[in-house]
Amino acid sequence: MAFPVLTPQEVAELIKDQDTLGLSGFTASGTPKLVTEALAAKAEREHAAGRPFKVNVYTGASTQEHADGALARANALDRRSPYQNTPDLRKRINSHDAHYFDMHISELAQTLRYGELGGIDFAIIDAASVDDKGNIVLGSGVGNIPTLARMAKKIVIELNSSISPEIEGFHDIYIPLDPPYRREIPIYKPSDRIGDTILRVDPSKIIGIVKSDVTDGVKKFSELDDISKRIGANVAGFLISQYRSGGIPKEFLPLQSGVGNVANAVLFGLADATEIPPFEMYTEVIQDAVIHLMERERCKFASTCAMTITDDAMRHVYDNIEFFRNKVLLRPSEISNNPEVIRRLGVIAMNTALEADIFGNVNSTHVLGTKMMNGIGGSGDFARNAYISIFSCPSVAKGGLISAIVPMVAHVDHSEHSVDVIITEQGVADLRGKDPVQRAEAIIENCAHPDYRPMLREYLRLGMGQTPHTLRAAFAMHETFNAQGDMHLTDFGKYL
Ligand code: 0RQ
Repeated sequence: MAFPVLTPQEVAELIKDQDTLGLSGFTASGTPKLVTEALAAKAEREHAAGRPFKVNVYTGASTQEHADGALARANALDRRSPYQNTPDLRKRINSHDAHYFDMHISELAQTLRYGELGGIDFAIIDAASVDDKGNIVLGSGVGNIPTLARMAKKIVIELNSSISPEIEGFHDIYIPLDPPYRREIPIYKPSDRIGDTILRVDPSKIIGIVKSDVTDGVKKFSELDDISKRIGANVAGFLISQYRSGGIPKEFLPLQSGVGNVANAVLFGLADATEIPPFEMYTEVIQDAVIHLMERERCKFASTCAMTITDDAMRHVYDNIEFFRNKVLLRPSEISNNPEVIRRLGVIAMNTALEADIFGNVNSTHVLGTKMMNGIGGSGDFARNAYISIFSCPSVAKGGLISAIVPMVAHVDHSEHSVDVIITEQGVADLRGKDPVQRAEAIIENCAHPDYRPMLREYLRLGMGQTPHTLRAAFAMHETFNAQGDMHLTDFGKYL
């Protein structure tokens, strides 16, 4: 092999304060693990010596404890985008130690290429293999690495023996032309392959290889609780009703599903919905549930950016690689989440809300309007462009002290114009063709927890105009929780 073998510490020594790193992968899948940990250790040493040391990091989406977690604990992250979900980075973001700007997943690569975010000093790539010509076989997630590697001044490969070489052929690497020369992305069905199985980089930029055997370590989901199961069943019931009424064509349409416990429950809900024919997915992540759906012949094909599956599920895929080979394509984020393709294919989008308001606006990111939870991820890419855009969540959080249905969301990620259907364990509110008051009635009666329905009805009666808000009372439920720890104590009577 022409490239020198380096230790993670040797690579970390080459990285300077304020350098910008581009990491391969999407979620924990295919993200580097060793250089980032060594970099975190270096940052701690530098800080102990009284010197500043932070790096800027661009990724596909959330990473994992070895990257975001370690760097955040060492307070070594300056700029960071897009999606994240590690508790330590969340704390750094909310205390302003890390400067996180939350972009739509599909937009980061082109924004980088447009030059709006500066250059990339190092691309760090988790890979199954690399040859002397710079031909790289990636791991279980692609993310933004094609653009990051193209832009990077230097490239380091984490050559990971835990990735089966058999993964070669799963990837579909494609970088679109940029305006004014952009053409259509030629995907007309989820299984259309448009790119290369290999990531090709300039070999002269590869400064070395770090040997790794660390698995992605995707966390197991908590057992599905009763609430999640009911949400999953309600989503499946809604899709069946649409299918029966002809609202969804007889061939069915590709599905997208977000991340998290609720998204996982929704997919399990579809396992038993046998009235729906076997379907395809055009999505950004496939979780363990999709592997089961494929084995039960419920899911025929998935175009995705990552296989965000547990190590056990990944081993299972490797052990049965020929079964999965023609069922999965791993694409860059700007293709997996491409608005043009989503609209062309008629993707049915299923994403998760933290809270929704009675008029149909959705907050997916900010707890009580101020604290960043994770980020918008790809939910906006899909929601705005979907054939039907569904948001689901439990009707209450924190043991019932917070209602997820509120008069006005305290932060807007998805406006009423992008949200077609809201689903909780209580039921389904189909908002299409309804004016604001009709939407509010559907959401309150079908989705809000019964404890909160009377106060939400009272709020609706207070207001005037097409969207009858009462601005001085719009955040009363949030303020009551902040002051007294329980939204049940909200008194809209005092605003009469
Ligand atoms: O907090 O863990 O402290 O109890 O939020 O809530 O119900 O476990 O839901 O795991 O599905 O995550 C929106 C965060 C949901 C996720 C979100 C608290 C609740 C709990 C998690 P605890 P659950 P999930 C794909 C597409 C981003 C948008 C998206 C997400 C914690 O799905 O990040 O879909 N989505 N992107 O107690 C205060 C409320 C709350 C609340 C829940 N109203 N107020 N706290 N919680 N509702 C992403 C990618 O592109 C990769």
